[in-house]
Amino acid sequence: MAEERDNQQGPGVGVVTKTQPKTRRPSLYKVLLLNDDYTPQEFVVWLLQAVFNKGPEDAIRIMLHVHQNGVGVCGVYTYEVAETKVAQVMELSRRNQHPLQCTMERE
Ligand code: TYC
Repeated sequence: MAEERDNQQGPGVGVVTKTQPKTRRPSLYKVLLLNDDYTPQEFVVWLLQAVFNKGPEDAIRIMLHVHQNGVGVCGVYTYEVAETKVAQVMELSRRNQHPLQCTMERE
């Protein structure tokens, strides 16, 4: 963080400014899938491929992780991308009448 002191107000008077770096890395958010007893495994595997661009093996691995541990990370994204993925999962689940839940959490 750069500090600059200007000295145009006479002796003993100064303004300290902190200059932000020009680019700031955006905060990242984990998209989490929650387990339930009713959503079919095949639907979760399909969804992980359709929404999160996972390959079939990764999709199966993530689904089984959620099935066994109750929760799992589907991906890490900037805020708006994560928000969109969560909305897509919730809408697809609703349309297919599955209780599948999805949330996001700052990393
Ligand atoms: N537990 C579900 C079943 O046995 C499968 C499942 C996995 C559901 C992951 C949700 O996020 C989930 N049919």
